[in-house]
Amino acid sequence: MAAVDLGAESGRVVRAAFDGERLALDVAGRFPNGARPFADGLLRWDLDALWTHVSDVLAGLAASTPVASVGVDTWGVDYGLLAADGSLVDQPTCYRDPRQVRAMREAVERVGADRLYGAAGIQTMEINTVFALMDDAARTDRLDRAETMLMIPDVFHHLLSGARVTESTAASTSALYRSDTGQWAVDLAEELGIPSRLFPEVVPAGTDLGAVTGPLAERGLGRTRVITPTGHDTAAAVVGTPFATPGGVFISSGTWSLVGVERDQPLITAGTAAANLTNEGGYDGTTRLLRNVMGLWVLQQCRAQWRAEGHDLDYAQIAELAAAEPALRSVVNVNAQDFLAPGDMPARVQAYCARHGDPVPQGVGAVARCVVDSLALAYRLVVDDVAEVTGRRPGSVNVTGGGANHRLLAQATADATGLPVHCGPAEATALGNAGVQLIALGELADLADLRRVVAASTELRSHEPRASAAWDDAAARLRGLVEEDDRAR
Ligand code: LRH
Repeated sequence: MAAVDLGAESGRVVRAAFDGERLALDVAGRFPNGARPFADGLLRWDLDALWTHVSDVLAGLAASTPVASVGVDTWGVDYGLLAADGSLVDQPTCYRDPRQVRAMREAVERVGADRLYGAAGIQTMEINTVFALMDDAARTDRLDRAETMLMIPDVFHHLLSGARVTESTAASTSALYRSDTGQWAVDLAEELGIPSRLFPEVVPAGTDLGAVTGPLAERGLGRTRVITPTGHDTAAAVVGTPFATPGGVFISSGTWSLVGVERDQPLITAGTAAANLTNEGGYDGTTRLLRNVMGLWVLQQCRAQWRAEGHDLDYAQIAELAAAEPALRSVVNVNAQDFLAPGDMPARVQAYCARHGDPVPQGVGAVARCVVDSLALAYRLVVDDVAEVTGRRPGSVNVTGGGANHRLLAQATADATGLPVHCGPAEATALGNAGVQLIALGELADLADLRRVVAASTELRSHEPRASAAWDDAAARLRGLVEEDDRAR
């Protein structure tokens, strides 16, 4: 199988081979990704370039090995607009464009925060699809030119197979679709000026969308099936998480850190709304009750800034400098609006500390330490909030994704949450993607079966918590900062 996994920073095509017990992965090709301002000033993705990379790597892979099926997962919330002839109206916009901050304010004023949250139980965040579509409708003619809106993974499945459907976990990131009832929030959309005629048919993960068609069929993939995995990368990552304890916390750690628990059904209450916890659709009717934490994005942007200033450091070097600094000197709310858009992140971290009366970190190590500690504390708040709203304290944390390799962050997470932290697999998303294809192909029975295979294919690294009152005090301090920032939003 080919698992195509596209993240905000990079994309790759992974070859996945199953021997009946283990899933072996091997990266067939990797390429950069990133949003940039286009001529009209909007932050957009270069989807044409991504498609060229994906097609070339798939064709190269097919030249050396038969590919039974292919599936694509990507970051959530963004979408492509398809014209009647099936072409893209334009390159998809990126959720980090500041237009969405304005649109969110307008939407809250128009219909109220409760209505927005109640539609699908999705955390009210600037990045949500609903705010981008609202701005499209109010300020552009993009929607007039479109017949259908597809989420980004669906756009790739469309390019591969011609299908014009959206997969349920991908649709669920729109904040306009409830995967448990299968309903689009048509009334809310219309009230916000978003034409609901754009909403496509929804299919479950594991649906066979047909054989590869078009030029790729001539490049060795004519017999390859297109099987939609959980198109949302976070859903795929959690499918590929070998939970150490039932009901344990997952952290899918990449550009974002998605922190929460898997449940049988959504939990949409005044408590979850107040805690701004999201209910994203998962595989086979599951729900992820989670919060988006700003994640490694802050460090990625710091690194880009330091490089621009002449310090070309890799993540391991940055982590080493951070580890040499004392813990918990200063704390920021990584989820503050300050850190959402690309830019000079070290300066923003320093400005945030100065504004809130914390010692201002100086130099690479101190800034990075502040970010790492702050991320771990943000995870702690989610664990506390989830325990509160569900009435159940989780017993462990499983970290997957690239961030699973960050030892300093893993230990800080154990210390901050007071829970054992198990790291791995870093490739959970590709495993989840390929695993859903395997279930669809009849090679695996179900999610539990798949997680057994993932566990058998992975070596975990564990970190035990070191109890400390300093982390409790810092968590309380962060709680205060979050409340302050939320009032200002
Ligand atoms: C992580 C992710 C996350 C979304 C964000 C836009 O890659 O999919 O779950 O909220 O990107």
